[in-house]
Amino acid sequence: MRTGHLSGWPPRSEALPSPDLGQIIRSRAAALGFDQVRFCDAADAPGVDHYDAFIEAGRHASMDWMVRGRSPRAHPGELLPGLRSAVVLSVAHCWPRPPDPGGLFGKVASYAWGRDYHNLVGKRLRRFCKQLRSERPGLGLYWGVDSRPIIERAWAERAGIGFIGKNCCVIVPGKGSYQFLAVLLVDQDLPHDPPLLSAARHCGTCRRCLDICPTNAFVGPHQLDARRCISYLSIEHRGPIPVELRAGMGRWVFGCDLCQEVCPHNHTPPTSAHTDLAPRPGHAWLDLPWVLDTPASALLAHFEGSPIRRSVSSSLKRNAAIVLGNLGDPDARPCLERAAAGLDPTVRDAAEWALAAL
Ligand code: B12
Ligand code: SF4
Ligand code: SF4
Repeated sequence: MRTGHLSGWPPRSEALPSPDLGQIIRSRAAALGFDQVRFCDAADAPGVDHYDAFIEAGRHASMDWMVRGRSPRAHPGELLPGLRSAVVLSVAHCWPRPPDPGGLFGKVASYAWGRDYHNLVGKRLRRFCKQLRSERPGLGLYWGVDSRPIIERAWAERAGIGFIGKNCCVIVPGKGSYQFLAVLLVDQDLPHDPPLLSAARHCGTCRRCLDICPTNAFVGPHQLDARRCISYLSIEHRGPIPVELRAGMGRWVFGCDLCQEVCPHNHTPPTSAHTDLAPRPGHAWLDLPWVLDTPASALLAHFEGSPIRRSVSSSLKRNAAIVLGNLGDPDARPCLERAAAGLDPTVRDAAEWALAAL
């Protein structure tokens, strides 16, 4: 029974937050260039029901690591014994898209125009942990950016970094969705920041993202089937892309931003402060005949330190051939014929399809 405001509230069982550590974390995060840093409770993991529904319906496509990594996502204490709080961080990556060169060029999703965020953010997080441990020896920490078994969008929503739009993306009010997320699990109590209002309040009756998707990848609001998403098909999927989805790829040669481009929350986002994430020359629009004709070793060298390196070279050439088929320009015929005579069966298949489409 509560005995009064002074003696009984807040409940002692929650343990008193450690404001000093919170302040240290906030100031270090800001100094390292994180745009937002917010704290939330980690007594249980958010988003697990949605995650389970996603996996059960097979929407993870060939990403079997999502099935294997279910347990730590649902029980993050497996990642960090004594887990108490999560620190959620964001890094804005919005830069104006360089002008369309026209001709035989394909479009790259904006997250991949600059330096690979896994390296950039990962390096900052490592430095962050080192600094925090030197301030607080013995502090238990576990960090993740993209590749660790943490449902980052759900943690970001819980900590109030943004809200999850119908396009599944975490949208920061006033700043848009072109944001990288990172999570740092901590074995100490921190003062929690509140989540924002519910997604429905921010999307309202809008459904532009759902309607624009050229491959109908949205099963419904907040629910995406990766098997149909151009981002998955062009980056993660190996082997031939299902024929019925190729036309929908349009000009997207690596990733897809359509469901973000149409979002009113992205109409005038502030330009990112991170110059490492600015478009590198020749990375926002790819010269497709060059991609097809260039040997893998040279492509790897060209995309050193870029997320695009992930698709080099079979998948990138496959995508380039499909986009050339979609562009329908007969000038693409010579490079497609060379690709159709090559050794890689996936690239050959895509080039033959494109030649037939011209
Ligand atoms: C696998 C993966 C993908 C897959 C699947 C995407 C997906 N929507 O699930 C593919 C390859 C398709 C993909 C694409 C992209 N990705 Co990705 N991806 C991931 C990864 C590694 C795991 C995501 C995951 O667990 N998906 C499973 C579903 C269930 O989770 P979720 O989308 O996070 O879902 C939450 C909401 O959608 C919501 N929800 C789900 N169903 C429902 C139903 C209802 C009714 C409600 C209310 C809510 C709700 O709850 C879920 C959990 O809370 C994360 C990094 C990470 N470790 O989390 C990056 C991540 C989500 N991706 C990211 C990015 C940038 C992209 C792309 C924009 C890249 C691009 N331009 O091509 C696209 C966006 C596509 C889209 N509209 O979602 C960023 C997103 C940043 C942001 N602001 O949201 C992340 C966080 C990486 C990072 N560290 O920055 N991605
Ligand atoms: S990223 Fe592109 S393909 Fe994937 S859901 Fe969004 S609009 Fe559809
Ligand atoms: S396009 Fe509309 S429905 Fe989709 S996320 Fe943005 S506001 Fe929400």
